Amino acid sequence: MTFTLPSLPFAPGALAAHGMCQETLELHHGKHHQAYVTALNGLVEKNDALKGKSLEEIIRMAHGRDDLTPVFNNAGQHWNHSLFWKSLSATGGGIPGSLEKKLVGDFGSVEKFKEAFKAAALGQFGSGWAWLVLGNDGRLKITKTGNAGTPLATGDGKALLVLDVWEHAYYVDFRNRRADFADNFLAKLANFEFAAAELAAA
Ligand code: MN3
Repeated sequence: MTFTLPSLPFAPGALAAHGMCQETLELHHGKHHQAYVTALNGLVEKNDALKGKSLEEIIRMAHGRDDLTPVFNNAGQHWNHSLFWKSLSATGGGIPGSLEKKLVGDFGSVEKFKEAFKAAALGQFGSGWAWLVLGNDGRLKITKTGNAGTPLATGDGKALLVLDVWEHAYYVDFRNRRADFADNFLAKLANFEFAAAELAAA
């Protein structure tokens, strides 16, 4: 199987008025994400055990294997970024009633959810990801992973929403201010409609 870069679900300039400029998206999607896909295809091409496997199968297979670290890193980054684009919207920030009810039930309030999510985004030392996950116990939770880490690899529930906190995700728009990037995501960019639909489908 040859993997391909998914199209952005919006025009590259669509989020410019909401804190993510076209230059950020062109670099992040067209250069960074494309590079992970290209590298993954090259690694699969050289490894018969990986040929014909789905992206999810490759991630689970490579997780924790020292000999497959580059495979895990590039496959995880491809999967994580593919979810990240879906986690963004030009009309983001609004939380549908069904998801709001679940957030209040599991975190106490929407504000407490946002505080926990922001804390995960800031608490991830170095590069990584902050996640809203539907846990295997049926409760929503916030997690963070380093580098290419992903809840998919550990079977740690279903990822509903993700924020990329690698510096390449925010340096053009927010320089070193990751806190402002996280606040802006939650207020203006987070596609809670998508998260609610994923929750409903779980
Ligand atoms: Mn990234």
